[in-house]
Amino acid sequence: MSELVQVTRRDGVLIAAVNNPPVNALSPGVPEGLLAAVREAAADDAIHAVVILGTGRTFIAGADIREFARIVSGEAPPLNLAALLEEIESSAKPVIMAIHGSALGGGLETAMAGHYRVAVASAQVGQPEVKLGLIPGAGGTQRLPRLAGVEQAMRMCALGEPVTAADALACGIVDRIVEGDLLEGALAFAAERPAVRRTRELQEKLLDATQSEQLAETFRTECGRKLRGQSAPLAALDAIAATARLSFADGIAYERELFDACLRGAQSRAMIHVFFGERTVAKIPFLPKETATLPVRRAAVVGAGTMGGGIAMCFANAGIPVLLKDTTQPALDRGMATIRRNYEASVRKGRLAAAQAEQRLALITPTVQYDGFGEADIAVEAVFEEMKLKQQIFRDLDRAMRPGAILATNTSTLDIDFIAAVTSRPKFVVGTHFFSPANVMRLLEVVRGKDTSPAVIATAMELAKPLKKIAVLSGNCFGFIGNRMFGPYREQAVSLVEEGATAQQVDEALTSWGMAMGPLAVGDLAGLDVSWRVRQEALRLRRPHLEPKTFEDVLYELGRYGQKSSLGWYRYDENRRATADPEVEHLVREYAAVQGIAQRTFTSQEIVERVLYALINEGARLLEEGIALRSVDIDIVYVNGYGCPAWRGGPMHYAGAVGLAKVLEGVRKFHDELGPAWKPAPLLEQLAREGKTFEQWSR
Ligand code: 3H9
Repeated sequence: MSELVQVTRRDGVLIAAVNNPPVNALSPGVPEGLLAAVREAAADDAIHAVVILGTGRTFIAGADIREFARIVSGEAPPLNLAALLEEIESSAKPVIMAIHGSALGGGLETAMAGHYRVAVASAQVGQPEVKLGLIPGAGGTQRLPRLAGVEQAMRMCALGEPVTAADALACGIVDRIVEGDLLEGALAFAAERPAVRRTRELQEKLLDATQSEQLAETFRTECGRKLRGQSAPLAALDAIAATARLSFADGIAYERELFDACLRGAQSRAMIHVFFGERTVAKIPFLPKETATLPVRRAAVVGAGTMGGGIAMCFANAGIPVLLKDTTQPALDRGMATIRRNYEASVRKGRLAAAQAEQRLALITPTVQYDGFGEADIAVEAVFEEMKLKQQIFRDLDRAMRPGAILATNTSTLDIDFIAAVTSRPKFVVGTHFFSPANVMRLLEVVRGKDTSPAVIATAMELAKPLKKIAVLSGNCFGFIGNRMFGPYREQAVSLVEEGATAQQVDEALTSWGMAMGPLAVGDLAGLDVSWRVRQEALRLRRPHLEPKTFEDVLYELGRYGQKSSLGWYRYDENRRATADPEVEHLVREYAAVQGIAQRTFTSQEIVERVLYALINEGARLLEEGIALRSVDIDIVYVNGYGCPAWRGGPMHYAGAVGLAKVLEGVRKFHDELGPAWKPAPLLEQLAREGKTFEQWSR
């Protein structure tokens, strides 16, 4: 018997407990252990039922995701979980699955191979494989529609969202919610001597081919909108729709075929990279695990604008009382009104109960004074992107805050050390760069200055958890990881328009590649006045190779600030819907003529290569300089803060998928054609020479 599955007996029931911390994944040995337990029960006349459950914090969180790469490379044999589960399901004695924590992916598939499922109210079940670019591969697409109906199965498998135990009960996945101790509840269920009921034999909830296809079509449309570019959700829908025409056995074979194709595809490689990446970024190699963090029980935010208000909401959402300061009462009132509107919108959309919204609002205390700041453990400054102003605020904060409290800045570009230098506590100064809207976007760039203490870095990284963010640590440089790379990316987008492409062509090339928005439309959203100011600061810092003037400055000078002024790269209606503006086209051709910029046409492929290779080349520099710790940190920044699709894995992973030799060839060509800004990063040259990817590199 495998140690991964521990067997005990009680009241004629064989209890098999999966013991594979931290999440009881179905690593080699676990499914075999479960099957052995069921066989042992079959051979023992004293046993009348089997209960399967998980030890520790959860039931089974799915297949062992780490195994997938080994399977694809041939290092590990293919999983044959489906066959194993079929044998468990064939048991002549009832098998009851007892669920707490999560039953996800292969975990839910295991649960559905049992004859009954009981769960505690806090449990969740789901088929999240699409989030890894996969579909259920152990019968999920065939058993779930038989238990929960075709529509529910399509929703869960194509969109990947888990459901609560209550919802699982309502749709038939779970048979009973257990109050109190789960094992006792499962044993009580077994004592009722339920008859064996095999999921694979259920037929009542299956639909005919026309109905199944109609539902699949509805979900294909929804996936096209919400999961644009992803192939796994469509494969999951095909597999479920096939229940209308295939026997269970043939359905399993069809599912297997689709699962294998997904597993060997680039999208699952990219999404699995992101899954582990989102966990890797929390691990800071130079911070010992035992680094003590500082408690954050009270917070303060300076600046009640869009960013400050959003950051205050993040603290309130985490249950942390927060002071929100602005200089004038009207500014503060405007900020609080926006926060209230945001909460009201969440209530209207059913995401938050009205009482919860009021509780959260009550945690935000508006103020025009620094009174009360002495009790806060952290203050986040979120004012205008101007060094002098920020320094002034840090002097004030240094006076108002108790020794040992953290002073954080939400700057998106400025030098943390310059800001820290005006305080008496540079060790306690750190960058916390939130992304707009701060209460929605998952990314938090934590920026360490030269003096920031390990405890303060650890605290800022840890703070991401209650604030429900993914924190990525960056070194201190102009723009940190995200905006430093975004500079060359947007510069190339602007240059392409100057050289003859249209704004829509550039944006469409990038959105077709998968970006949530095109680079020029992003400029309009953020405000061309904002990017103008950032560029002026960069010019002042004499960043090498920066064009002294671009066509975007012309738009700024004309007061075309983007969405906020209804005119930018595009023209916007009252609903902020963009249309192409012939005036921009006219202006840019005029600009190009005056500047003597040669005109030509571009293919989408050329556009994508120009902007993405600029991004990747700059990313390689950030790695060399130690600004980003690992290439995956860059990928997670771009997936969570800049609209890069997870199924591309982020820019650095994508570079590996293209091949660094090919990327380098492109960079060299642009260097020859377009000049010194395109000088290949030495790390890119080195890795291309060695035939490696960025992921295979470490400092
Ligand atoms: C699948 O099942 C395919 C099937 O159809 C079968 C096909 C044949 N494997 O997230 P946490 C690690 S596909 C390996 O921080 P939480 C994770 O990396 C799978 N490792 O905890 C981390 O490691 P580390 C479908 C896994 O409490 C540690 O466990 N299932 C797996 O915040 C703790 O994780 C899923 O997609 C795994 N399956 O959240 C579920 N899961 O400490 C994926 C986690 O070294 N998992 N790890 O960084 C989750 O969604 C969350 O982990 C969970 C717990 C909600 C379970």
